[in-house]
Amino acid sequence: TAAQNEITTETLAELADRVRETHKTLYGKPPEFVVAAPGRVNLIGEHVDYNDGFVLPMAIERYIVMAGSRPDDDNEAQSQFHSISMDSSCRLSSKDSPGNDPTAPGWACYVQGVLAVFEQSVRQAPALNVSFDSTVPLGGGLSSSAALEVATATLLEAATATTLDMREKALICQKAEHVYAGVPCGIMDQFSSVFGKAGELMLLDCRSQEITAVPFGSDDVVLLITNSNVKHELNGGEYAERRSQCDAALKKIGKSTWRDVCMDDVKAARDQLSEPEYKRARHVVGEIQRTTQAADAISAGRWDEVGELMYASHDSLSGDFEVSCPELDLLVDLARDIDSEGGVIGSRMTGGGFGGCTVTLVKKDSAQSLMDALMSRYKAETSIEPSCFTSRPALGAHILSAS
Ligand code: GAF
Repeated sequence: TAAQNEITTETLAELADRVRETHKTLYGKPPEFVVAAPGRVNLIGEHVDYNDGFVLPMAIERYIVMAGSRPDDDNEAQSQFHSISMDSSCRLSSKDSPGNDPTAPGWACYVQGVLAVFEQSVRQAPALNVSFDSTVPLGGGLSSSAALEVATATLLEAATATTLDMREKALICQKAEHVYAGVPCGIMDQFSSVFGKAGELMLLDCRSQEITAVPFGSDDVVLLITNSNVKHELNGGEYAERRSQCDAALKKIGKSTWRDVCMDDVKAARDQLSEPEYKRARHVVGEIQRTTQAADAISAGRWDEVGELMYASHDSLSGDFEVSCPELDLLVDLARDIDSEGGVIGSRMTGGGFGGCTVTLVKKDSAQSLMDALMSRYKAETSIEPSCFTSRPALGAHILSAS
């Protein structure tokens, strides 16, 4: 289950071994291709990837591993996908229309979308028997869907002996999510899962799609991910609504990109903007600025400043962008409160919002005591069991050995 996933200590190597073994049992022969794609956490720069902004994510040490083999029957036209932890299967072909089969498992649209977009824009893929499993918490705002898309694209690369341009690969996955899952997401999640590098945050300019590495390997600072265990779902309409409010605000402000908008422009346009549009605009302009500032501050080791920017980002997402929820606010408030006792650098919600996770930076020596305090106080106030883990920046999608 998702809850078991969150507290797992299973490493990528162990997960891959388990998937290889299960594949053999399921399909009667060992896999020919095995690939991995990670989830991500975003340190700062939220809801600005679809607004030409900057984001500062990293891939996390939580992966989806996918294994594939060709069916014995050469005439088989459909691929079979099986989720090990959810014990659900689906037969798919790139010819299926989006959302065609209402009985298909919830994850099928991501896989099928990538299959279809890959075949439209790259080449025909052979029919495959596929099994997969994951240590990325599901629906936790850590990009379990992007990890599934990127794993599928990587498996198709392996099975067709193709090496895609990394940008093209991320964009294929983003398109699959737009068309087949109906979520008009930005590029952050797919770029993080494709481009992740050990020891580095990536400052991604979502306008030019350029990445600047921001080393984050300090032994003194630990990144903590706390799952509120309140479910996060992006296709509920709120995400698309935020996107169109931003587009409408930009138009009324009279600029073609948010990168040319400053806070004075937002204030000057206040009378033309509805109250929600005004608040969304204030968030976007402030958040783009905070993100580049945070990247500079991390590079210079100015941790107090990084912490202030994280709290300001959270307050803006909660008050102006209205994508937080009481449980995420509580986790950040608890971190802020514990902060006074020392050790906590900063904390904020991460990802799309409406549930999911917070990201907290903490001095290494205080990490364990913070985790304990955060978890017990959250549980006491909400009766929900949270889960907490640390991650270093991890390597993006890659092909593993088949045996
Ligand atoms: C989700 C989306 F998929 C991303 O593109 C991004 O907009 C994020 O929400 C918010 O920053 O993860």
